[in-house]
Amino acid sequence: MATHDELPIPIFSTLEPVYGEGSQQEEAQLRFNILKTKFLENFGHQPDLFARSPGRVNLIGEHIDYEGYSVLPMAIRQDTIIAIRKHGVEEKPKVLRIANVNDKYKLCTYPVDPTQEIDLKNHKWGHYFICGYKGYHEFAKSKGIDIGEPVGLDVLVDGTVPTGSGLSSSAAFVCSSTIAIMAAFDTNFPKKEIAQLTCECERHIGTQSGGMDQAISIMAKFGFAELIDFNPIRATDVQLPANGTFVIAHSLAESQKAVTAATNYNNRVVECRVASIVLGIKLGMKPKEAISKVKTLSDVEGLCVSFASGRGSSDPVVAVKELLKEDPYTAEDIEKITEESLTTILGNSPSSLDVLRAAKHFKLFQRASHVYSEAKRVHAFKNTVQSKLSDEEILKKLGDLMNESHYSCSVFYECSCPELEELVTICRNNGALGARLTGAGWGGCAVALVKESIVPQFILNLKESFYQTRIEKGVIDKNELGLYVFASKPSSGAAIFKF
Ligand code: NG1
Ligand code: MG
Repeated sequence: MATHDELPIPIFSTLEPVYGEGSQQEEAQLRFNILKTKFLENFGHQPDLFARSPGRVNLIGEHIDYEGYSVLPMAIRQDTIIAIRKHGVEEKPKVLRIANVNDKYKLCTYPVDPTQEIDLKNHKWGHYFICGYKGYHEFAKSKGIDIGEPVGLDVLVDGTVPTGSGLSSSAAFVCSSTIAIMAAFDTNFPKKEIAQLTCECERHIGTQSGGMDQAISIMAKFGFAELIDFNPIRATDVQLPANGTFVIAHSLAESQKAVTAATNYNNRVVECRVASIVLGIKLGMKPKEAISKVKTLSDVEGLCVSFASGRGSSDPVVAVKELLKEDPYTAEDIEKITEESLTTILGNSPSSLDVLRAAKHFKLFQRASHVYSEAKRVHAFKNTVQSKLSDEEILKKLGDLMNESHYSCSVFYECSCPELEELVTICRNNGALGARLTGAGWGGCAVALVKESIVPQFILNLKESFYQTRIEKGVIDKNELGLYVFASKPSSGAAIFKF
């Protein structure tokens, strides 16, 4: 029997399978009605269909997906819905018109050529749709599917995932775009394949991202968090403890990943790559061999473990401690060890060159220590959830793992920020069993594990200790607080709607 990640994206004719019954369905109905009306107003036609894909909160496993390690996120109810209509071959104008229900986002127009380059130097919100457009065409071509001469598309977007918050508004947008295009061309594929495809789509925006966000957005199942494995991509259901709730709280520092990639996100991807090559060499590989074969820290984990076992341990971090120096490496230090220039090692992709231009030094020890220890925490988290410990003990242990993860992100990976530090401390002081930054960091949200019974009081306390002063300063409106701090249950994954 096919596992749920091997099934195609479901196609529904009612809202209930995704939005349930009651107030959530009513809210969704309202959004779909607005989409229909505005679509007609904007384009003079009804849409052919709708596609939705959710944001996510990562419970544990930060900055390790691109190193090949499993992560443990869950989908949230906030999502992006896209209404789309494919033009006929003769129809004019032959362009992609991308509009948004939110007036803040002005209409974007792009040519229909699927091989167009995305203008990364001029960031526009519509670029994320083009990621899906380019990616889908490349995918279809690789499968030998003939989609004929390019035609125009009318697109209207409605997103409720807060942007720059670490909740993957970008993946919700890229995934819903890709699926909308896929469905408009009357095609569908196993979710696993679409998870891989959408991950590649989002790289067109210039971040060297792992595949976590797209994988969970596409493959999530209602009521479950998922353990996501890579190479190959796979999702395994994880039932979370019933007596605990994950509360998401925004630090109100916006992290603009597409804009800060060279010094933040892509910088870390490069540091990990270099750390893995240097470790490979220190563990006996010839420099040339390491450069050509080693791509991620997971590629040299086996060597690290063998080294550690010679010292009576099975922990790859032991090898990192002995083989890498704590002081940052300069480019010259690295080139001496690898006997090759960094530009040659990293290839001349624009995003890598941007990183090299901006980097003063490379913190190999710190980044590798984080990745190997975080990878272990993911499995410890899953094993704890599935263990025979008492409910109380399970929650306590999960909280501890989240706190350790945050410490490692903050101290070794340096992807936190003062606002997140303050928020995480406030969460812990108000009864959270554990709290950590979630997503890429440098701003965005924290996630806290809280006993179900104290959730309302916990949220009130956060309002008082963290948000009140920010409301007074006008950073946010008090009526919008529900957008910035809320309890979240695992929501369902991507879907297509045809009414
Ligand atoms: P966010 O927080 O959504 O930007 C990013 C990456 C993930 C993962 C996390 C850190 C993208 C699309 N997403 O997420 O793949 O690496 O950071 O764990 O780049
Ligand atoms: Mg993102």
